[in-house]
Amino acid sequence: MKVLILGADGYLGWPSCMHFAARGYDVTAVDNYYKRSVTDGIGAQPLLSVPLLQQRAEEYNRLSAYNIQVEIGDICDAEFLNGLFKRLQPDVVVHYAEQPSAPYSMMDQDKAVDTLKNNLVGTLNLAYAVHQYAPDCHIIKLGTMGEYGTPNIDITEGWIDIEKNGRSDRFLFPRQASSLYHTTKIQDTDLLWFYVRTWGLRVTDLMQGPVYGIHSGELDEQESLYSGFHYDELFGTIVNRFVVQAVCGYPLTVYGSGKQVRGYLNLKDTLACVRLATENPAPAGEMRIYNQISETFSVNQLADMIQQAAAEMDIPVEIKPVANPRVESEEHYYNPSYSALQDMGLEVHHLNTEVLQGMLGFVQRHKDKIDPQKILRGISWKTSNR
Ligand code: USQ
Repeated sequence: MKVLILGADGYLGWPSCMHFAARGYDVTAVDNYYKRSVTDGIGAQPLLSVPLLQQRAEEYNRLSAYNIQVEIGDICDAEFLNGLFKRLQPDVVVHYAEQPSAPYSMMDQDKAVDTLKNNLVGTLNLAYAVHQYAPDCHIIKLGTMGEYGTPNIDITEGWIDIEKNGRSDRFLFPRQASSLYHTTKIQDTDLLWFYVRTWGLRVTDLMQGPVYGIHSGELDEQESLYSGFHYDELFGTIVNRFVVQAVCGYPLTVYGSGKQVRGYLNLKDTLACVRLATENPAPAGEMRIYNQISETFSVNQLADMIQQAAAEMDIPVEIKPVANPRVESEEHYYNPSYSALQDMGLEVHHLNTEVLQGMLGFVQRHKDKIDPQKILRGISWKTSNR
């Protein structure tokens, strides 16, 4: 099977390329280095410097028995994307090529426009490229659990049946995000749903929670093949951030009451979920939606787990709540369903002391590279301006 990975230079994109290649897929990795230019521009580089995608692919092809092809280009450029689909005729496309940071999208108006354009034009071009040049291609788009927000009812996997005045119908589960980034994810879901109905595209939307981890399970002994590990306020997700904060003695920045609950998953689970979605393609004219999380935690639970895991390694960790820079519910009901991917065969990697200590040990070896200035810059949802 030919698989195109869009956003292949990113935290999830690159290990996905290795994961698919190692399982016999014909992988083409696509990226335009958008995230590198954004993170370089705002001083949010990852803990270890990451070789370019071409260099990583060359290294991987040399060390493994497999082959990853690389194409550098922007999916917001329709000519580039159409050309790729015409030439490669992929069976599956995995779409990670979006601006993924909620705080970045809330920094100012220019960043909001950048996020909106990048995420929606890229997704629109993808729908067109598939429709015109590879109509049977299965689109797997990374969505986010944040699309649902924190409603006061149980969250289903994507759809909800509503009955009104004796009649019933099925709709997308109500969405209400709490950042501009998350709102663009609602909009790209809606875009694809429109083209599923109109053109009969086949789409799977994976509603993912915050991902953590360093190891992907592919050539884990090669640090040069690791994903970019961000720990800054903009591009670092909470578990990765807290592990770095623990190692460098920066008190864990619990936002507000710390009672916010989210669904989390290990990087390895992301790769398995995306592959399971590939192996169980949506039929033409159908949009499947799965909630891609492995377990739920509050921010306080995460902070406590990291503090305890670190204590066993003689790393003292302070937990210090800070005023929440975001506008989000801090005390809320949260009960999402997430059984579909497990029913397909996902074997969950739980977040536990061993996993956290593995991460702490890795970061400790690179402690000299941590820049504490990156940890809290004070990007506020309320003071976004131009
Ligand atoms: N948080 C803290 N302290 C911190 C950082 C975060 O308390 O220092 C809290 C946030 O307020 C939030 C929770 O931790 O309640 C998760 O925040 P996060 O920064 O780990 O994740 P988020 O901004 O929601 O976004 C990340 C990814 C995004 C993905 C999303 C899945 O960056 O691409 O879509 O996780 S979800 O959160 O389920 O929408």
